[in-house]
Amino acid sequence: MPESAARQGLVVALQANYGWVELDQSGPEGCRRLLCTRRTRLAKSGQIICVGDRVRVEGIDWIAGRGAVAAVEPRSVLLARPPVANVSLVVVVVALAEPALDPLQLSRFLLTAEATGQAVLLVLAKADLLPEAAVAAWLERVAAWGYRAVPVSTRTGRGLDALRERLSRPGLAVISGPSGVGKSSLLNALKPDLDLRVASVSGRLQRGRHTTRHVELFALAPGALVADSPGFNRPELPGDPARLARLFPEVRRALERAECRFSNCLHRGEPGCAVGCDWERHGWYAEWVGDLRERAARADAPGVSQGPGEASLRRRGDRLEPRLDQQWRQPSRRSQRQQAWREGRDDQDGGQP
Ligand SMILES: Nc1nc2c(ncn2[C@@H]2O[C@H](COP(=O)(O)OP(=O)(O)OP(=O)(O)O)[C@@H](O)[C@H]2O)c(=O)[nH]1
Ligand SMILES: [Mg+2]
Ligand SMILES: [Zn+2]
Repeated sequence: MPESAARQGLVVALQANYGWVELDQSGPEGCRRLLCTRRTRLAKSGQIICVGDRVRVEGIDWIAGRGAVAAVEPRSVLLARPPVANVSLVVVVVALAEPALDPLQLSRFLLTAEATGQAVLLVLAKADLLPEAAVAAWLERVAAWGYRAVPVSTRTGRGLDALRERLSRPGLAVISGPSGVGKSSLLNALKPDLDLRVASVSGRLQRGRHTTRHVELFALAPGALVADSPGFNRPELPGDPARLARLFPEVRRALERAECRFSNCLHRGEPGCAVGCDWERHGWYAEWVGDLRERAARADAPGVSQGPGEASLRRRGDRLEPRLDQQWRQPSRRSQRQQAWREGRDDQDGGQP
């Protein structure tokens, strides 16, 4: 097998035991994308690989377009779910209708996004399904939470230019939200040649059908990557009660203006609290912070901060890694060939690169 030196690249998709890595520089014959396993050494160390990770690929077979991930560069940021590394923008997408917008669910998505410490953009999709007054009421409501949301519709084209402009800036954006809200439809509208699979919502509650199955990165403009992701319905709350408050823009805004009397104030009506209780989401915040404190008190190691999204992350040494259903392993050559063949077919069927 003709092999060559190691190359650096970016993990753009993961499927069960394999990942697609886009190399920084093309190899012979312009080969840019490699189907990669991961080195046994890496697998044994328990190192998880996420879409968005920068990796070193070794053992490249340019003819077969294969390689093996040998090392993962330290990641700057990690979104817990969907697991995506090195994100610079989290785009939370919810539908204004079909499925109906649930403000509690939306808040959970926003908290997960805020826990990355990166920019958060809220998109209200399917704006064509509600009367304008109802759309305006939602915009006003989330504005009070601290979000200038973008109403969009793939049917009327509303908001698409604004969204395209924002997503064409350099960086890595991830689209996250419940199933069936129109995440993949939005990306198709922004870039029709993506041709991502979409499916209608179903049932009385007009729920999504979990059409998108894997996280995958696409380039909307040079240097501007965006990840589509599988929808899910109930994001876990970030785990640390002491850090929960600052994931609410309302709290951050209040604390910019004044300080609470006690530095460990939990903003639940304590004397001298600068945040106060006079904001719409305060009731949810107070309930969640109570839940998290109870959970922390029950935990084996009290005081050990578990960081954001504890249920979907696990701690390895001093780093957090997402729990994934399936991890990469190094299969036999025969099953590798079979799998590669299947992957190739899946790609054609799914119409995705
Ligand atoms: N009325 C209306 N329907 C839309 C709009 N955008 C998407 N849809 C419909 O919503 C349904 C779900 O769209 P998808 O793009 O598959 O949703 P998704 O968020 O990617 O769902 P998952 O992949 O399951 O997470 C499809 O039937 C789309 O045609 C919109 O702007 N208006
Ligand atoms: Mg989808
Ligand atoms: Zn306070």
